[in-house]
Amino acid sequence: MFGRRFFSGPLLASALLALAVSTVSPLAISARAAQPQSSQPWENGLGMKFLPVAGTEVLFSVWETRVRDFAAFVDATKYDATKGMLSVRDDGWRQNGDTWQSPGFPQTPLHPVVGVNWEDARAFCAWLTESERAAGRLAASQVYRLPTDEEWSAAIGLPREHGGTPKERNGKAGEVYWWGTAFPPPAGVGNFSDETAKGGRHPDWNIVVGYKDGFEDASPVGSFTATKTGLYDLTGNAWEWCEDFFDGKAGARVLRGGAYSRLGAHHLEASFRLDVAPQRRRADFGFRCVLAAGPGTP
Ligand SMILES: [Ca+2]
Ligand SMILES: [Ca+2]
Repeated sequence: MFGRRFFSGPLLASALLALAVSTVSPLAISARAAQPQSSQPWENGLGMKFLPVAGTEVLFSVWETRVRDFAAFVDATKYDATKGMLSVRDDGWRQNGDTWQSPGFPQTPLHPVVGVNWEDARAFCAWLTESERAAGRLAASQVYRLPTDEEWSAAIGLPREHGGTPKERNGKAGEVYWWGTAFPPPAGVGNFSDETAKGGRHPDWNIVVGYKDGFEDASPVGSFTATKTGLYDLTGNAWEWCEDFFDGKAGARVLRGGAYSRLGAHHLEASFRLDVAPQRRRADFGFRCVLAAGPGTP
C-alpha cells in the first residue's frame, strides 16, 4: 500500500515532464528530480520515508527516528548521547547507566531511538541535512528539523488551536485522539502502557485498562495502524520532541504524543503536551523529523 502511494500518478507525471524538457537542460533536470518536492512523498538516503501533511509546508517522517538512523549519525560523527539517561527498573525512573543503544529493554534497529534529548535530536537533524546536501539529495534551502508544535498538531489532525504558545494550547481539545473519541482505544492503533506491560515487566504502571498491544516496552516503528495522513506511532511508542519552547520563551521544550510507558492522565490526547528540559534523556523520549522542502524554506 505504501509503495503504491510512492509511485502514483503525480510522480509519473513529473517524470514524464522531466523527460519532455530534458533536451533543454539535462543536468539541471536530473538534479531537481533527485531532490524532494514539498507536495510529494520522499525517501532519503537512510531509507526514512516522508509524506506531505495538509496544513503544513513540510514533509513528515512516517516513522519515529529509528535506532538504525541514529546509529548512522553516531557512526559518522562520534556524537556522544550516552550520559544521564533515565530508565525503568522496579523502583521507577532512575539513572541506571542505560543509553540509547541499550535503553533497559530489548530493541532492534527498527525500534525508535529513545533516551535522546532535544539537543541530540537537533544534532541528528543538522547532520542529516549536511550529509544529504553533500550527497546532492537536498537543495541548499532544504532542511531536516524537528516539527513545530503547530505542525505536529496538524499532523495528528487537530483543527486550528487557540493560544499563542504550546502551554496555552495544552490539553484544550480534551478527550480527542487521532482515532476519534473511543476509550479504551480500538485495537491496533498504537503502543501504549497496556495490559501487556502490566502483566509483564511493569506491574505497577498505570495502564489503558482493556487495551492490549502485545508490547511491554517500545515496539518497532510502524507496527500499528497509520493515521489518515499516513504517519505511524504519532500517539504512543516514543514521545516526540518538538521545536518549540513550552511557554514560547525559554526553558522547557515540548514533547507530544505519549509513549509506551507508564500512563499519566491525558497523555494520549491529541492536544496534550509534556514540558521537559532540553537536556533530559529518558527511555521513552524520542523524536520524528520533518523535511522543510519548499522553495521558501529558511
Ligand atoms: Ca504496550
Ligand atoms: Ca510517538
